[in-house]
Amino acid sequence: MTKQIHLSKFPQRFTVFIYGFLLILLGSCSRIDHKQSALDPKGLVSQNQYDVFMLSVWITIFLFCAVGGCLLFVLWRFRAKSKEEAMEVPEQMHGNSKIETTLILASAIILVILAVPTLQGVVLMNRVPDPNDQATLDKLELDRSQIEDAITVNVTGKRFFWVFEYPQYGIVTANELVFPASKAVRVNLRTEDVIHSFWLPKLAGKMDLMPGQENFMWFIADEKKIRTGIDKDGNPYEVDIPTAMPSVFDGKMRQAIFAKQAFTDEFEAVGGLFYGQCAEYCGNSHAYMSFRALAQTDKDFDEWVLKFRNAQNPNLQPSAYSSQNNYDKGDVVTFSDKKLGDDMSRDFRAVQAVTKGQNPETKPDAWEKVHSDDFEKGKALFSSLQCVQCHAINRTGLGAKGPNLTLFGLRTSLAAGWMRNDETSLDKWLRNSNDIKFGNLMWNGEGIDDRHPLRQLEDDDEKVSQLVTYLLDLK
Ligand code: HEC
Ligand SMILES: [Cu+2]
Repeated sequence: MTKQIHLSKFPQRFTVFIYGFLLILLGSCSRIDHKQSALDPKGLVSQNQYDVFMLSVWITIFLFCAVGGCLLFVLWRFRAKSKEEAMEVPEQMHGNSKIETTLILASAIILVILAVPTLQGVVLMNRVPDPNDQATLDKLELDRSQIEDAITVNVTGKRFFWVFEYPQYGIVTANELVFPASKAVRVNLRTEDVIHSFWLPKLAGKMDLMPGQENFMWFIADEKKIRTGIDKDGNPYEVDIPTAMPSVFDGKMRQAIFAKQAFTDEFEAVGGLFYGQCAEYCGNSHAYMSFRALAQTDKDFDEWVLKFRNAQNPNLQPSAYSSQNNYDKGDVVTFSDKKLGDDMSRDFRAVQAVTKGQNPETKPDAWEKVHSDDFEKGKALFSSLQCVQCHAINRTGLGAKGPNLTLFGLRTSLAAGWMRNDETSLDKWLRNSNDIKFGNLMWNGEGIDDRHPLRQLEDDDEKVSQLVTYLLDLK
């Protein structure tokens, strides 16, 4: 009796299993235009790689059908039609040299068809075209200026974030590569620790960063594709520039991204926002070692560069007030402010021309506070809690252990592209970054243990909130 029940249940369970399995498989399917999809190229180099890939896909589909078709045909055509026939031993023969030669030739031809565009792609990927080679530029539909005015970004991979240095401008940032959409971008890849891999699927493909070796890749975005939207009926339409490529320098990009859906669901990415990822296992936080590339119009890119250059220019940092100097309207000085606390100073801006000796204490009307009290307190904490050990703000700080935080308030993401850079996530990050990004080298860095002030912020609402205000107001 029991046995029967078992037997009849078996197929039912099997069906459930199959459906469950299919459901899981379906769940792993994703949209072709997913944020990290190589099947949705938006640049010349990635388009080339996509084309080579599709060529090999079509060739394999053809081979699959041809070989599978022959097999099916033979199985059907030469099937045994009766019991007697099935007992017969068919005529034994040894190959067919004509068919074999044809097959070898056909395979060779297919390999050549694959090899030529592949090698062309390798050449394309490894070298920015020569601006004097008009024929190549024509073939790639590039303008000479797009190559001549190329920008260079030195990328350094570190566990578990990215340093982006712009040697032409003398500026350094982290985790967000801002670039002009109309220009080629040369990417020099280095690592300071283990092997990483720079993968920017929609623009550039993938390249390893190897210790002791400099690798290279380049990319150029396709502005037309960035500016093409697809409406509900699947028809393409042109998106205006402020929507397709919101400006980074004034925070519009950040607003546009934050206005979209939940962080993990940013499928409808803002056109100029591209997602990248470390694609070579480099340690426990590897999966969270992502980055972003933000395309900009030439004008917005220049504004961003200017803002960064000014912020990281040592000659433009406010100096301490001196009673020997006259100051012009707009000049900024640092001057002590007892209201903030003992030994605290803050930035004051002259609201009018100021003559010698008129300091913010003796002539308060002539000066205004540049930042809020919380900003100034946060700034002081940034030094006293030893954040400066590892982070540079308003200087390039190449070689620093942590990401450069200059103009951090303009950044869209936190912890190497892993979270949205807003008050809530930053608050969590500062309280306990290990909870958010396990194994990260802020919490677990060399010489960091429970006595380090950064590990004592968990329950310190006031300090955390002042640090958050300071960091997000850097813009
Ligand atoms: C031991 C060096 C070290 C110290 C000290 C340190 N940090 Fe960090 N910090 C890092 C590293 C490394 C990262 C990158 C973590 C990651 O994403 O893997 C980081 C990341 C960050 C980020 C996110 C940056 C980004 O680009 O997303 C912020 C914000 C930050 N730290 C703030 C602080 C503050 C505030 C302090 C002081 C309380 C501090 N850090 C102290 C090393 C340090
Ligand atoms: Cu990695």
